[in-house]
Amino acid sequence: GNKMEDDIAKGWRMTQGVTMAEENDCLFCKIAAGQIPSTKVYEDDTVYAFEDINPVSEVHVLVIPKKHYPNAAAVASADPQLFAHIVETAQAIADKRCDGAFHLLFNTGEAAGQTVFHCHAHVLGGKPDAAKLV
Ligand code: D5M
Repeated sequence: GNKMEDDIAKGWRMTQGVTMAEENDCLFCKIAAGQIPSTKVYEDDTVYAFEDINPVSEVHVLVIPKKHYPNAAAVASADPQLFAHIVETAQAIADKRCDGAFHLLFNTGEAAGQTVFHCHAHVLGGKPDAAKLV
């Protein structure tokens, strides 16, 4: 269709938090479902947390909603309670691992470095890995 129809469809899918292609073939959906291995840090009914495969600091954990949303804003608008729960989970992990002090980062959009289009909070704490920052 035309661009406006595409934008409306895209906006609708964002409020639903899912596209067919993403639901069927999303890396982090599969990790949350245990279909692809990960090092689990925390799990409950709605969120899953695991070690980032390419850590940039002593603590580098990803917290994801189990339900597929493409980015943080899509979660926040569709389910504010779920978004709050992601933030609280990040805090609880930082309380255990790095004295409660952490950076919470949501890369949003390809140009900002987002590579996996399933919302994930980077929980970054402790000393940065200097080799990864150059
Ligand atoms: O962050 C995507 C992040 O996801 C990046 O820091 C690597 C991490 N990643 C990618 N694949 C895996 C697997 N299989 N396990 C654990 N971590 C993974 P972004 O914000 O999209 O750049």
